[in-house]
Amino acid sequence: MQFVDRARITIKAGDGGNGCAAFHREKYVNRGGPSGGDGGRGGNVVFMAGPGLTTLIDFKFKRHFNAGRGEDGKAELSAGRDGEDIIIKVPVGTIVRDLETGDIVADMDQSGKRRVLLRGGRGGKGNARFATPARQAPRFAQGGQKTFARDVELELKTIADVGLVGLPNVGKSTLLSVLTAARPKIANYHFTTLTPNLGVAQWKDRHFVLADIPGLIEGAVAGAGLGHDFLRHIERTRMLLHVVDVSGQEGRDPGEDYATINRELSGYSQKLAALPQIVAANKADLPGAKDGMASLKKAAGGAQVLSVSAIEHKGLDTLLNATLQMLSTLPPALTFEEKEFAIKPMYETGFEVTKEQEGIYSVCGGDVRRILDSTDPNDETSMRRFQQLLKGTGIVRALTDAGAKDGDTVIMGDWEFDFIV
Ligand SMILES: Nc1nc2c(ncn2[C@@H]2O[C@H](COP(=O)(O)OP(=O)(O)OP(=O)(O)O)[C@@H](O)[C@H]2O)c(=O)[nH]1
Ligand SMILES: [Mg+2]
Repeated sequence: MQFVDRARITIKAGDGGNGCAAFHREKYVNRGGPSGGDGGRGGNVVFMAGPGLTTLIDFKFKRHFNAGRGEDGKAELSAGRDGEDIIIKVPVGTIVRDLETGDIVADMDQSGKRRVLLRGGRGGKGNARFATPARQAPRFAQGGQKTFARDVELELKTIADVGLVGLPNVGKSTLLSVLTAARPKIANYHFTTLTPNLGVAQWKDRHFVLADIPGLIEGAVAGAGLGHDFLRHIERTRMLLHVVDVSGQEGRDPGEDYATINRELSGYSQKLAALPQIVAANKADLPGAKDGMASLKKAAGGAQVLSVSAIEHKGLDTLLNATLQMLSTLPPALTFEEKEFAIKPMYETGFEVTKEQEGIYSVCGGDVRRILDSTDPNDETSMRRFQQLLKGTGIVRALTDAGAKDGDTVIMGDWEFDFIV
């Protein structure tokens, strides 16, 4: 299966349903009261961290996620149904970023976590709601609130307590397989591991999550090998098990190997370089391990270096003990502060008047959209309000300044009407 740890998708909460303008009808009742019901609320966009999911591959194929629209209100005071929520399931450890601001809007760091990211538009009120003693038969109903689509980036940052790092073929996956129930692929060549693997290590009554990533090589940060892309999966671990082939097979020097990996870690981020490490001097069963150990200890300075043989199951108890001991002194895994989505205004403000030709003017801009959207051309009250709004926003004034005279044509959106001062 292909491993995908980044994806861009578009999400949209449901629009609110429109309110209904209707009047009560009954035999022998000449003119019933207003009876239009409210529109339903639009559905929310909800993220959920699902157990068992390990990649973002699904989001390569499906990129648009829309919650349901609220149903329009109906006659006889019947309210429209709310739109259905859309639930987007992501692997634990997925971070959701608002592409417009770069803010992290959700960190799905725990299995079962739910987060409502976008709320549906409110439903419009039916005309029954607008009845007042002075206006008993309003023919105007409110439109449902429209919502915006948002582009977000999903990024999977595996959550584990301990990350395994080291050059290729040093035995990282073998260690994972002997410390946990995970069964990663193990082979005697470089880059056997192609995607991160997780396992849970148990020791007495305690446990921790261990993450194995592909091997790093010199220049990984500059793009060599596979390593760099996967470093993000150990970025939020609490500590590292730095695995070195202490036997110096393949003609290498364990002390140099150790320094190489640390250089790559600091090249990637200071955060990674600053993680506490325990050095697992693996393959201690092979000849050459003794010399290797001397070189490694020298390079490691004050770091704990533990001799292990993953294959012969030697030194594992000491390694587990030391790891749990270190974990007990460390803060919990890094989580991200979740910011709210910046709420965009529905309409920009402002307008612009253009003289198209003699006697014809057009007005466009956010103010125009806002006014048109709230106007019902079939309703007298609404149209009176429309005229007031044109004055209030200064549109009438601007038209006069541009030279418009009584009886000229004014175009706004797809409306066209006579200019009457
Ligand atoms: N002699 C000996 N061989 C080992 C030991 N641990 C692992 N090996 C062998 O080393 C080879 C590489 O092991 P892996 O666990 O696949 O190494 P890796 O670090 O995960 O390698 P990549 O995934 O390619 O980075 C395999 O042939 C293992 O059997 C050990 O303690 N002693
Ligand atoms: Mg491996």
